[in-house]
Amino acid sequence: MATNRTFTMIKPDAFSAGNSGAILKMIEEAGFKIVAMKATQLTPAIAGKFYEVHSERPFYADLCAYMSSGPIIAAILEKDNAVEDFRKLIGATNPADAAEGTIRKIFAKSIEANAVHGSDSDENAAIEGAFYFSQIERVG
Ligand code: RTP
Ligand code: MG
Repeated sequence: MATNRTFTMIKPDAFSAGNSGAILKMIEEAGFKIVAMKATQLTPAIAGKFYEVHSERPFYADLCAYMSSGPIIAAILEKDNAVEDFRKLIGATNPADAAEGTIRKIFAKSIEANAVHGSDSDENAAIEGAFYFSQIERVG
């Protein structure tokens, strides 16, 4: 995957609240192109594998339970400087700390149920995109 891509998930809280369309609209209006997308529901084991990097963190078990609690949307996004610009668009992990106008400020319910995921590096964007999408399931 090119380094001008990032990976996102619309998390169960935002999906179940019916905010997926509004969030995708903000993403597109910010200049990101959707180059892969699907709705799915994770099992606890698959959520555990996706978030394995956090397995030593105190919130890991809760996070895996939460991320498998309902449907999500997974997507690969393309834009110049995608990883950094998308992290700016979503805002801080805790919505209480997120800047005005960011997706988490508008839609997140708590530090855990925080509406969206965004990759934290080009390397992780490629790994996370490949976790969900095969070559034929994405553009390019
Ligand atoms: P993400 O990976 O989902 O984009 O979020 P992030 O980089 O802003 O935050 P990260 O430190 O990678 O944490 C991953 C997700 O774990 C949940 N979390 N819960 N209860 C807690 O203190 C806590 N801290 C983090 C959040 O869902 C966070 O997005
Ligand atoms: Mg993270």
